[in-house]
Amino acid sequence: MIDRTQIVHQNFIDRVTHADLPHIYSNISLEENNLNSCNLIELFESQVLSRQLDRTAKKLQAQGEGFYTIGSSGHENMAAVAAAFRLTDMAFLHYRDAAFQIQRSKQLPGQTPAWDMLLGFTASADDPISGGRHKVLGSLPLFIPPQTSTIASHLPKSVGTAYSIGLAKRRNPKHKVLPDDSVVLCSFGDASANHSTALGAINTASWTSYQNVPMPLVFICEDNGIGISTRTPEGWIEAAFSARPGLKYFSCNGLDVLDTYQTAREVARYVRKTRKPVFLHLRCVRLYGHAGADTPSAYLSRQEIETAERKDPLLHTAAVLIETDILSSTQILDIYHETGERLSRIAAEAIKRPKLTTPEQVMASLIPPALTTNSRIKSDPEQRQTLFGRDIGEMKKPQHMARLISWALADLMLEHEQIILAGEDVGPKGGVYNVTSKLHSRFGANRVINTLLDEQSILGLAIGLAHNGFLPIPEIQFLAYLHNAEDQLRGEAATLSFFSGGQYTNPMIIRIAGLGYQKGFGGHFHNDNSLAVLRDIPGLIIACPGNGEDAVKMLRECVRLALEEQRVIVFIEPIALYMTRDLHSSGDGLWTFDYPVPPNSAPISLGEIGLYGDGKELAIISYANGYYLSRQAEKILSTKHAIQIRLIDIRWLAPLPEKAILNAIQGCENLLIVDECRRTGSQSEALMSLLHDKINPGTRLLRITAEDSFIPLGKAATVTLPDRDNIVQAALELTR
Ligand SMILES: Cc1ncc(C[n+]2csc(CCOP(=O)(O)OP(=O)(O)O)c2C)c(N)n1
Repeated sequence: MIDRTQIVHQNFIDRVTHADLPHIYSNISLEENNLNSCNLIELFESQVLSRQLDRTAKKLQAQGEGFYTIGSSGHENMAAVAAAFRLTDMAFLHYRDAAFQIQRSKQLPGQTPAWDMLLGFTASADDPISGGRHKVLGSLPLFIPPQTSTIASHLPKSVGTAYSIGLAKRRNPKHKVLPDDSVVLCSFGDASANHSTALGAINTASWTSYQNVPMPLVFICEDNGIGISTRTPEGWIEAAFSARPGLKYFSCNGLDVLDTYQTAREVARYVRKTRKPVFLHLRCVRLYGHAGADTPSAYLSRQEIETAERKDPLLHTAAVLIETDILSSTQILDIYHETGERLSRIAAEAIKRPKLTTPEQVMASLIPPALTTNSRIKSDPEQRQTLFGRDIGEMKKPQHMARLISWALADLMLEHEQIILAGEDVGPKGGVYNVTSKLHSRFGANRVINTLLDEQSILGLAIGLAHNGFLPIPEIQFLAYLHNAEDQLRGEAATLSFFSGGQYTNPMIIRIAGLGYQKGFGGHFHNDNSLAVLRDIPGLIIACPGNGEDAVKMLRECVRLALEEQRVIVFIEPIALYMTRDLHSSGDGLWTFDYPVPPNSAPISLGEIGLYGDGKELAIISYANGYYLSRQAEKILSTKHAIQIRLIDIRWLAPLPEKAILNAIQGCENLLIVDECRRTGSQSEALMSLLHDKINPGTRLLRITAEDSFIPLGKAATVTLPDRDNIVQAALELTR
């Protein structure tokens, strides 16, 4: 097999040696570009280091010491983009942007990019960004958060981060991380630009800017004309992105260091001044294959491969250096060779550095480090009185869950200025179920953000806000609509701490209205009863209250967990219980609760379960609607059948409060799990296996769950779900 890395390497040497250099595209002088010879040499050195890192990575892979090679060759002019921006302009980078990171590292003394990146290539536990968990670009001091391999998934959070800068400027909170005049950079490939995630994010940036809301964001499309083997149609990127409302289009020849630098400077000036988003189209080439074992000759003609190789941007920079008499061809080759040799020496050391060897080491950053912050704050009673007004009187009467959550949100927002609510219709309308009612008028549009209709953008906004020190509480209107944005939670928010060794975190509480049993308004999409996609996300906390009082106390604990322990939390609100007032009979009011007024009421801690009764004959383990129905069943079982029951509301679905559950069932002869979610993938599976392993022989165990079905409309809406009567029936079967 022909080694194109070697060919590109040899071409560079031969063409510099024989002065066979490309025509210089840009006719701007260095002075016009505000560059001096040192700057240009520095850029060239960054480019060479990036190129030689690709070569070293290949060698390491051949030795079995390097992993996951995806190169930057052909994209080295991202160094010129880095040079045009500030250190504190947070950058969400394409995986080919080693040159950007190397160049940016020159803005901060004491950086060692070659050593750092080689530790990443060799998956060493010493890798300063991911600690050996992935080959990612990224650095805390360089304001480069690491990105996942999922293409385009970083665009929504770049939009969120850019939005957060304007928000922080308007509110000037103590916690802000990014300077008011900073901007955000977000780069990606031309194939990635077609991804619905990218298009959604670009649309959100345009939509925001169209309304003159600050969006200081530079999308950089590194157009090398191909995505793995699929070509981007000629002219497509310009045709698709040059005329979007609110988004200014710039383009540059990404082979040419001067043109790239000049355009990037123009972009920087524009975006910093206008606070409007830009689409920078940087045309470049991809040298070698896509990554690793990809062989471009399988899908490109030899002529196409050689044409790309002839456009090598390093040759262009060499041409500028020689033509401007800054360096001779010998000096250029010296830099090139010396860099390669230096990297070989560094790589030889890097491979000796420790690797991750135990599950504990790998998992150490799944959960972010706890902070020393004490998040308990007492709000000013007078301010609270003014904020709540007449509601203070209402607080003396028991209320349903929707109202209690709404008050809890208001109290939490009063206590913690960093909390921002965001979601579809959460503003003046107060959400579909009035849970955010009055919050917009009480706290204003800067704290209760009515977003556009795009769940990926909502979660991206949350991640971006968290990058700038806010505590976002985004809302997903219905559980079924989480799924088209799932990756923003599963692949992005939940993995950030893991892939950054706990250095970058994005604490948040995602409120999701969900589960079944709604009367009157229904169908599957408003009664989604599966939490399976959340249950297996490492490190994620899932809270699911079964009544309004618990909801308030658990929400407060979630805010503490986010502020003090930087956790990502999903808070599932059972829609059918939002307005429920009665338990056994109409008008009994037994499912309304007093508002636990802060600061005197204690929160419900993570892992603390709810217990009702202390019977020994039967324990029912449930949550949410299942718990509510079990309470109804309990009355029938105890009064009509004299069965002594205890009821357990597990409240926290992940991590499962195993110890507390096992303690609570001690001494019980029969166990019944009531799970309103679909049998497959439901919580009951985890409970069954826990109990199967841990209970005494002889203890009888049964579960009832929803059928593996979607939920239909009308009267049939509950026929696939557990109900009071089949709980009673199952309990009788178990105990008789
Ligand atoms: C969502 C998603 N789908 C598929 C992939 C697999 N994949 C990785 S890179 C890539 C092509 C990206 O091409 P482009 O955006 O043009 O960037 P380039 O690699 O050319 O720089 C694909 C399909 C992925 N990483 N993420």
